[in-house]
Order: sequence, then C-alpha cells, then structure tokens
Amino acid sequence: DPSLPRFRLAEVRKHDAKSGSPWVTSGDKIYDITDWVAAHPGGDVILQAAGHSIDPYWAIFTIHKAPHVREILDSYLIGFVDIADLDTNGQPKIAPGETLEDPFASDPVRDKRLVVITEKPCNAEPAPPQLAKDFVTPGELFYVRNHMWVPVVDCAQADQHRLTVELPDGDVREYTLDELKTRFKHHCVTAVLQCSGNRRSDMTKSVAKTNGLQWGAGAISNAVWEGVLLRDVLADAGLQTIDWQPHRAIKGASYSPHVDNEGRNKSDDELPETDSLHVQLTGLEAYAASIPLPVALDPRGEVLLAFAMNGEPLPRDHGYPLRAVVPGVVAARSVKWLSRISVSGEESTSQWQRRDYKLFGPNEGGAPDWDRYPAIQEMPITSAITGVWVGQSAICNAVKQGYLSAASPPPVMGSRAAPGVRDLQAWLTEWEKSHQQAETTPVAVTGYAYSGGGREIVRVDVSVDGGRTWDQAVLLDHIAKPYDDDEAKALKNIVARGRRDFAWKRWRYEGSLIGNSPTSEIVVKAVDSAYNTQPERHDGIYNVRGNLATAWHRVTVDTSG
Ligand code: MTE
Ligand code: MO
Repeated sequence: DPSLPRFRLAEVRKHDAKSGSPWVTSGDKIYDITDWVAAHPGGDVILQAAGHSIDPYWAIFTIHKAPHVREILDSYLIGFVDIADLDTNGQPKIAPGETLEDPFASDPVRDKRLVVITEKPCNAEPAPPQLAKDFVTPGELFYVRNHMWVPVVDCAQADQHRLTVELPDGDVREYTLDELKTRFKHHCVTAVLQCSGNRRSDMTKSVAKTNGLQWGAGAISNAVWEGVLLRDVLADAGLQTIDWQPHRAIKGASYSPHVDNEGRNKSDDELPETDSLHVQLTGLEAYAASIPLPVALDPRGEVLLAFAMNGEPLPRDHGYPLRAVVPGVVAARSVKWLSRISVSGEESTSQWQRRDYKLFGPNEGGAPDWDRYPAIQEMPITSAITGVWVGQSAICNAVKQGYLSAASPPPVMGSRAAPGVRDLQAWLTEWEKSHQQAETTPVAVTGYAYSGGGREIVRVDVSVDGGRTWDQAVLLDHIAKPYDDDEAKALKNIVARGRRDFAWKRWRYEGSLIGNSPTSEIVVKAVDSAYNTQPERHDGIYNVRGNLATAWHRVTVDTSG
C-alpha cells in the first residue's frame, strides 16, 4: 500500500528490543512486530532483529523462505523507509560508522587448528592430527556445530541465567544457574558428542551427493562434563509420572506416594504415563530439540544440565553458561545455551526435531516424507582412522608426533592405558632384527571408535589389504576412569548393572603391509558390547541427508615411494 507513511531509519532504530514496540525492516518495508512476538514460533528471538533489517536473520532461519511466513510478516506492514535513507538499489543505506547488521559479529574467536566448514554460522572440526589425539578433547579443539550465532551472556550475570521448567500440568518453576549449582548434587560424566553428519563427506564421495555440511571424521569429540542430573531437577520441579520409577524397582526401598499440590495422594490413573512424554529443550537462540522422558529418567542414564567442561566453565561455543548433555544420543539433542525445559505430550515442534536428523532409505530422495520415521536418538557404532604411517621412519615420526608412544602411553585425565600395550620402540627393534631383508614394510595406524547408548567399544579390527585380512588394534582407553569419588561410586553401580561407556576409545595398530602393491587400503571397523558392527559400504545406508555415515572407514596410502 503506497499510501502508508515513510519513516527515517533513525526512527526505525528507536524501535529496538527494549522499546516495547519493536519494528523490523525487510528491503524498504517497515513492520511493527509487537503483536507477532508473543505468537512467533521461535519465541522472542525475532527481537534480535528489532530496529534493524530482518533479512540477515531470515537468511539463516531458512524456514522463513516459505511463502506463508512472508504473508504473516506482510500483515504487520506499517510503512516504508524514507527515500532519503535508501541506496540506489532501493535498500536501506548503512550510515557511516554503522556496521552492517551481522548476527555473528559477537561470536567468539576460534582456534586456528579447527578446519572451518562454514564460518557463519560456525561449523568447524579438528584436523586429523588433533582429532582424538587426547582422550579428553581440549575445549578449544572440540568440534563446533552452530545453527545460528552464539548468544552473548555477560559473565558477571551468568549465575543469574534463568532456566524455566514447565511440567505437563502447566506448572512452571524457574531456577537460576546459581540455584542449580548450589541446590543439586553435582555429577560428572565423560561423554562423546557426535553430530549425525559426522563422516558425511565419506558417504558423498563413495555414493552420491548428500545435503548438509560435508564433515570429515571430526564432527565428534569427547569431554568430561559436570552439571546436575536432569532427573533431579525434574523431580524437584514436581514432575510426577507413572512407570519407570527407579525406587519401585529396588526391593525394600520405601515407595513414595504421588502427592498433589494440596497434599492428597494421587492415584496412578491421574498421572501421565512416562512413556508418552518428551522433554523439550530450548536454547537462547531458539534452537530446540527433545528427548523421550524415559531417557531423562533412566536410572542408568546420566542426562546432565552441564555448566562445566573439562573442569572449566563451558566455552561460549559449547553452550555457556548451561547446556544439556545427553550421553549416548545424537548431539543434536544436547541443546546449548539452555534456557527452557518443557515436559510435554509431544516431541519438540522445531524443524531440528521434525524436519532434520532423520534417516531415509537409499531410494527416498527428493522430498522425503519427514513424518514417516522417528527422530535419530541413540547413535550407532562408528570408527575412524586419524593417522597412518608407512615405513620405519614414518613410524618413528608418529612416535615423535605423539600419536604412538614408544612406551606405554602416559596417563591422561579420565583415561587409563590398557595393560599389555606393546612398547613400540621394542617392537621396532625386533622388527629390524627379523626383517633384515625388508620384504615387508611396517605400518602404524591410529584412530577412534565410539558407539551410542552407553555401549562400550570391545574390539577394533584393522585391515591393511582393503578388508581381505584382519587383525586387532590395541585399545588405548579403558572404560572411562572415574573423574572423582562420586563418579567412581556411580560407576560401581553401573558396572553392577552392566557396564556403560559414553566415551570413545582411541586405538592404535602396528603391523606390516602385505605384498608390494603400490597402494594399500587401510580399513577400520569396530565392535561394541552388543556385538553391533559397522556396514561394509555406504551404498546400503546411503540417505539423501547423509546422516549416520558409519561404513568401514578406509584410507588409501601410496606405498610406492
Ligand atoms: N544447541 C543450540 N542451542 N544451538 C545449536 O545450533 N546444535 C546442535 C547441538 N545443540 C545446536 C545446539 C548440534 S546439531 C550439535 S551436533 C551439537 O550441539 C554440537 O555441540 P558442540 O558445538 O558443542 O560440539
Ligand atoms: Mo549435529
């Protein structure tokens, strides 16, 4: 409607997030979004753009490309940018000294050793020399997977960061971070986070194009997380459900009756069934996902509301000041910058829960039927090669670079060297003696293996001839060593009920190349405590989104030179 008024940009800027009457621009149009904020599916994240152009944000939230979203925005049109403030392309001018609105301007500086896949938002993985070098990944080398910008949380205010917990009956409880830290028992768990897109580029190279970030083998890292148990917080907030009550299963333990707000006993049929509920988790930038409630309540599970990583406050990229950590489950559910938890009768309605992170059949391309399959939760087994050395000097180099230790590996925080790890130097000397005629070439390989659902890695098989013959790698990490006395006690209980391991295991292999072919294909596959193993090729598990690319990992080495 051209009869609508024109406003100077200075006027638009006044209608910022704090103004109570937020405006945004798109192109030369001006919208008053005051009434939309409450109804906006992404919550008040839309306020991030208040007083400015919404275009850079909508370019990030691709969901807004749908025509119906544009129609909603159009219903809030109040006017146009004054001609004096438009450039020759009809776009609002950027005033001198004013920076182009960049939602990523306040993102943290990242370690140079990360391989950047996309800069804005930041998606980056450690390069093979750093990947799985240590059992516990240092915070600055932990892979980063951001869908949006990194929310800014003032350090001085961090303890006042609020977490809202909403129960199925609509009851709402609010906790400050300080309250979480002081009122609940702290718990540590050593756990891998792995993106469902890890190794996606392998699938693309070996089968066909896939949609999504083309990760190498580095969209996975392992850390010691400290926080409070989600189930403790849910219980404190007053969650009452039936089934999956851990204390019911323990003989002789007192059974606490369900009590309603007035102190009357509630019968089971007044309570929602645990299995039908989900825990929805939302971050400050409106990323959201959910896990089934039984996962949160599992007495053997260790779902954390974490505030520390490797003994330090969470780095900004990894969720400062509070994130969910759901061990054994796809990392997409470990919501960072956690601000809201809601126990609900349905899964999160976010695009990341319903229109992403699912697995289709190899033939289901084009526009897949998203509602047909469940969201990925527990991760399958995988493994990868992070280093290969051929020839004696190459092996010595690997020792020098710290990939292979000449003696038993030094103790690493949270890990224990497996007994009987061969002294590499001794092996090299022995090899030299027995191979004076050098008909075979020594080879050394390193890497990691991990399985979801708490299933421990029990074996890693390596082939140096493309999968014809196999040998076993040495596992360098035992089940994660308890981090403190509490974890030791928890671990004892866990072992009594069947071991669970949420960490990865690094491994190394030392052997000889067979024959004198100019190239050799080194292959790895792993086995977990349920005897799951990996598929041989990606063809059979190909999916258009390139999720869960877990086929045998292969590296071809040129051995002619
Ligand atoms: N949480 C929020 N708030 N925003 C995000 O973009 N990305 C998810 C998950 N949690 C994400 C999030 C995905 S897909 C992954 S793989 C992990 O965080 C990555 O965690 P990291 O960056 O700490 O490695
Ligand atoms: Mo992810």
